[in-house]
Amino acid sequence: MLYLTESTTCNILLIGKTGTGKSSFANYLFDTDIFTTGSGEPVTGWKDNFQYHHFYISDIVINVFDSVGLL
Ligand SMILES: Nc1nc2c(ncn2[C@@H]2O[C@H](COP(=O)(O)OP(=O)(O)OP(=O)(O)O)[C@@H](O)[C@H]2O)c(=O)[nH]1
Ligand SMILES: [Mg+2]
Repeated sequence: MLYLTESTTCNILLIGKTGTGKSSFANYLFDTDIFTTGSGEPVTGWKDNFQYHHFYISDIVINVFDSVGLL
C-alpha cells in the first residue's frame, strides 16, 4: 500500500506524437497558458519550450513535464 506523506512528489511526464495536445493538456492542469501550444509545425522544442512546472495538492508536489513531440 502507498502512503502519501508530506514529502511525496508526483512526476507527470507528457509524451506522445507532435500536435496531439500535450502542451494544451498541461495548460489545462494548471488552468493557464504557460506552456506554448500551436498547430501545424512541431511547437515544443528542446531549447525554448521544453519545460516543467509544479503545483500542489495539499502538501504533495505535482511536477508536470511537457516534452518534445515524437514525429
Ligand atoms: N480539437 C482539439 N484540439 C486540441 C485539443 N488539444 C489540443 N488541441 C489543438 O491541437 C493543436 C496542438 O496542440 P499542442 O498542445 O501544441 O500539441 P503538442 O502535443 O504539445 O504539440 P508539440 O509541442 O508539437 O509536440 C493546437 O492547435 C491545439 O489548440 C483537444 O483536446 N481537442
Ligand atoms: Mg507541445
